[in-house]
Amino acid sequence: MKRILVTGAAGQIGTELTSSLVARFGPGGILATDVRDPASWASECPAEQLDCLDLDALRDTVTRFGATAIHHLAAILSVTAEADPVRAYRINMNGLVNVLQVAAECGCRVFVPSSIAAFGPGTPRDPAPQSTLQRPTTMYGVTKVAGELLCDYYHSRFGVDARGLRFPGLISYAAPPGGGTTDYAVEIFHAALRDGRYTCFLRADTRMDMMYMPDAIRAVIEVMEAPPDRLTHRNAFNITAMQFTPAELATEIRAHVPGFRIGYDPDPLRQSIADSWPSRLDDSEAREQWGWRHEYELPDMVADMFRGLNAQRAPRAAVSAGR
Ligand code: AKB
Repeated sequence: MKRILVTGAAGQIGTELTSSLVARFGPGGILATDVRDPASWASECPAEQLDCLDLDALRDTVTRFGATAIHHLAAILSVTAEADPVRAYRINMNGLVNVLQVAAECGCRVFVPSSIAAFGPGTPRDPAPQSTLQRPTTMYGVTKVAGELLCDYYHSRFGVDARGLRFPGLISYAAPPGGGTTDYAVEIFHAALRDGRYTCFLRADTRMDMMYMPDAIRAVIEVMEAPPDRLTHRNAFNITAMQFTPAELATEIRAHVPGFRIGYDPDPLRQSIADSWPSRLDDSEAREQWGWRHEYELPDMVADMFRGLNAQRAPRAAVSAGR
């Protein structure tokens, strides 16, 4: 029987992944953990406070729960990482090595998200191949490349079945993003409903790779269920869904919020991070090796975001999500 421990369960991916795992395997098979006190976040399964930097606490929790897999989502994202790079290094790297070490000792499988941030300005931009130059210029990116290598090392040296995905920017309405460069693509929806206008921290023509959260969650479940003999890569698979600029997203939003206005006030840090990443990932290896397919394109994603946000805002007057 599967018993999955999720770290970072109160975060942007963790919130929705935990709910999908509960729906699939039942609440008794999932333990949601986060560095934040569970009293401050909602969980559909047993939840505990856990700091992955505390190796003994991590080992005790994994052993007591009898985890067969750890989905390790606790991490600091790109913009927050640049505010305190040493803290980001400590959390992203020491947290991961602790998880891998406990997984090796306890015989657990591991899922770790990587990111488009594992690439840098020297990588081919459109598309970035599965195997190519990885010289990121952010601390977040450095920890993502090192994390991919660490997962491969624990697989070859200790037999840990550690798998990963390189996510593009993720968009969702269930939980707010926390300190990423792609966060504008979530903030813009909230601002459109609240104010009818948004000032974007990136230039109008900044084309970025993006994915709607339901596709990302399904990808995690599918890559973890893929038969190992079909995988030549484990860490980490490029996956992609859609590419758009802030101006193109604003046009799509106007179909739901007539009169929506967007302005641009590029922030030098976030613009330089965005410019250092590829604008599209080549996900053909994921498609061939484990049958990855995205479902949501830009118009479907925008319609579903408004449907979800309006449902959350009820009973206030809802903006029509239909077209
Ligand atoms: C970020 O913007 O930092 C993240 C990512 C692309 O990994 N959303």
